[in-house]
Amino acid sequence: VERSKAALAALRAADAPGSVSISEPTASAAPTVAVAPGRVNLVGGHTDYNDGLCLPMAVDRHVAVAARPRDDDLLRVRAADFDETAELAPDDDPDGWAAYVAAVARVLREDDPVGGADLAIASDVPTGAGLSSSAALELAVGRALLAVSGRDLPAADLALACWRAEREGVGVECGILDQFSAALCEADSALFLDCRTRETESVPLGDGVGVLVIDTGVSHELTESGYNDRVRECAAALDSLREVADRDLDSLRDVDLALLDAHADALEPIHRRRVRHVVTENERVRRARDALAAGDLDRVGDAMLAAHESLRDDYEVSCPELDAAVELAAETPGVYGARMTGGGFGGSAVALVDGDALDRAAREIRAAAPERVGPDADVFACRPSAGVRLVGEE
Ligand code: GAF
Repeated sequence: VERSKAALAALRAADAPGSVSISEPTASAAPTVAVAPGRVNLVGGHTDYNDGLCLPMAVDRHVAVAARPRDDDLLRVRAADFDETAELAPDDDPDGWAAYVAAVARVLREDDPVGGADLAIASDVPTGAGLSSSAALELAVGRALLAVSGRDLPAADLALACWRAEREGVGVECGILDQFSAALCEADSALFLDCRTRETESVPLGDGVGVLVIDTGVSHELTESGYNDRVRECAAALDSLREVADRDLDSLRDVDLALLDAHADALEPIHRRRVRHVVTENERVRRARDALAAGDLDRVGDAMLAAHESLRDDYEVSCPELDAAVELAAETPGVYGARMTGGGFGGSAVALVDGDALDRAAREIRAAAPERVGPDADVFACRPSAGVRLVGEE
């Protein structure tokens, strides 16, 4: 626990969150420590499970997992923030936070052995805030377990293993956004992610750009929310479109506005709205990627604001607190744009801010948030961080 907390403290204090080391403990068997970041998604909400495009950024909030091998096949896991310990045999199927640990170990064991380990988890990624604390936990546990088992996997393969763990082990029908963000984001950059080809491209954020998280304090839980309903609505809308358009469509990625408009009247209104969001959101991701690469932050901000409207009106995954957070950010001087981030139904909004105005914007939003957004709202700046890694590893 001390070691994973030391890693978090070092990351918080570092100038460049990509590279930290912590001093060696005096005990001979120093535990290995893996860290993985949370994320915000600048544009590209609910596109990932439709084979679409996203533009996330890892944040400098992490889950740290310290690991030491054991002689048996047990995982003895201490979750410092919950003050709980779980002891997991290979076939155990626990609930709560331990479900993520057990599911990752189970998927990794399918290829090659994963040895028993003592694990200590500490985190400064807020939970239930839409910042993907669960994917950060999965990736950090996965990287730590591989390390103590003398194994390694390319980051994208580890991300896919963790994605399967979340779907099969925890029951969220999520896409790959969160696990790929926690695995493949690079420091100082956003990540353009094509969920169909799984190709990625780092897009530097540029100097002088700030990012603010406005956590509404309304907790969201993907397993309990309407998330899986949206996944099913998209699948049903795709089936209807295939039928009415008599076209062989693999996913909503194959739909454009011309095709949607030509058959809109034949679709149920709810399906029309869901498809319109996905199609226009993919376009906004392309626009935002190009604008970010060109340093045109006004255009990135416009894409974020339009994305929020689409998620609110067509996709119906926002909530009054998220709408208020985006509205508050948008009227604050220095803010280019803002939108809800993550699955929705609570959680956080993300705002892109002129770096020179960041401190003032944060102060103003923080001062107004309790009344405008909610009593438990929290506002903090974050920097683009690197994906999962072992501490001390460059
Ligand atoms: C959640 C899911 F886990 C992601 O896969 C993604 O769909 C996101 O919501 C919405 O873009 O974080």
